[in-house]
Amino acid sequence: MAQAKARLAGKPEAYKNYIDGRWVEPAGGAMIESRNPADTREVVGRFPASSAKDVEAALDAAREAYPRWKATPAPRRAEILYRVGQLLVERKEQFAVDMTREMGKVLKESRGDVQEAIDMTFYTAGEGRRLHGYTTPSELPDKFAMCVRQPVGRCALITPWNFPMAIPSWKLMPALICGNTVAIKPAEDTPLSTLNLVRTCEEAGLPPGVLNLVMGTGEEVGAALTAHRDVNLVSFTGSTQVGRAVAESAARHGKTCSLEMGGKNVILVMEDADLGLAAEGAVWGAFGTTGQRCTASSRLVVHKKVYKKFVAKLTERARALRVGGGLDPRVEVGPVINEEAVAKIMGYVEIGRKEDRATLHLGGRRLKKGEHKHGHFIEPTIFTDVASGMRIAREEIFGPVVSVIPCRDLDEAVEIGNGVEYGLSSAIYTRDVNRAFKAMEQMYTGIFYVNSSTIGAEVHLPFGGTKATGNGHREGAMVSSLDIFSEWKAIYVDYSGKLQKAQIDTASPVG
Ligand code: UN1
Repeated sequence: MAQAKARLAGKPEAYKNYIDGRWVEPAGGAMIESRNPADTREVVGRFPASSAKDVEAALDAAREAYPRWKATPAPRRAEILYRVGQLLVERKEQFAVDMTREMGKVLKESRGDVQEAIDMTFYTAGEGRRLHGYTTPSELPDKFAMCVRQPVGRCALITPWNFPMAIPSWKLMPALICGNTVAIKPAEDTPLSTLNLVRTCEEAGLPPGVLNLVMGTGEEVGAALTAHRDVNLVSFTGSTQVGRAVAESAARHGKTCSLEMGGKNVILVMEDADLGLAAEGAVWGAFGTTGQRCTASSRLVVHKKVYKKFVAKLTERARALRVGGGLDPRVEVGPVINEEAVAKIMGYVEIGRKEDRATLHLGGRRLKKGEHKHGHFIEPTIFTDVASGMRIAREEIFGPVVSVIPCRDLDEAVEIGNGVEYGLSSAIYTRDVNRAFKAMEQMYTGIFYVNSSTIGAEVHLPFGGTKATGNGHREGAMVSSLDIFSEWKAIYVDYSGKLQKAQIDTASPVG
């Protein structure tokens, strides 16, 4: 309490961009204030509202630094990443507190977010001694054929506010280990957590220019990055609408683009499920991080035989959730990110309310009294008897709102599950191994869980989705993320000492 008061009274710190190894003010001098979503009287800090000029400076630095970083042996690059990981471990608690103050998620989850960055950093550092290519026979004698990975060049990373350290790390670490240089733009709601990560990289000895931080809005900084001639790859996580605009701009400017966008994830609860377990998973998936995960369980498709029982268990658990400021250890559900989010989520509650069939079963109100007075708080909200075609069951709400949809059998559950434009994560609760495998095979999503919620993906498995969720890429796992941040080079070495003509001298043994 005393601490909170001190924070309210203190003068907010003015932070700077990090370009070419120096902390610099934005060229235009404009700043954006970031406020604590649990108590908007508290200013977390003032951050640069950068412009195209700052992006220009960042890319100049990234271009200059590129040849040396590329030539640095990958095991040496990895040593820096190991140091980053160690420093993150030491600072985990402070960084988690910073994150809760700027983003709102409860402290336990902020620790998890920092931990995900730690895991990703160590995991990627290990790749410094692999970055495997392969050899393969040539068609010709005395000729050697192989493939190696090369960096793509300069990467622009545009990251969201909901996982403000983990998601930057998913992009940054593979980009660095592959030998790319980087300009990163965090969401304007949560620049501090990304800044903490960048500062840690600086302290770990990352050379100047290899990583540049440009803070500001998508309209200014994001747009300048996706159009910049020196950017070779744009990696974006955020809404489908913005992602598609990023992709259009990237395509127009001839850049590779990796997208991670919306979700409308589903848990299928079968008649043979452990209903207590399913309800717990649903509560965690729907209301964890206040429903602000791409992977949030926003639809629960429940077999009609167990529908009533399941809804009762779900309601009992959801009703007991304590909503409040994330630094209070008793709180389980923090605020939503900002006023715009409140308006959007409450708009969907209204849409749901107006649907004839759906019932607003729990919650549905904005909390405005007492400890909630100065924050963006919304009650955990459950709609029941939702039909799969309704807007609340199809569109991404990104808040603590879940739709419960009845179904007849597994086939119908799968049909409903797949019947949205997104395809990030899905789950089934069942005790029947045949059902589990059938759903696993038939759910067209990038991630699938059995007897576990739709959230909680681990960094060393591919992360990403199908349909409107992505554009075919997967982050996290090296098997897939290296394909985003490096390109293959095929190499032929002819040691015959004479001219050998491929595709002319060779005859197929069967032809
Ligand atoms: C996101 O919401 O964009 O799988 C990322 C999870 C987390 C990551 C979520 N590990 O829920």
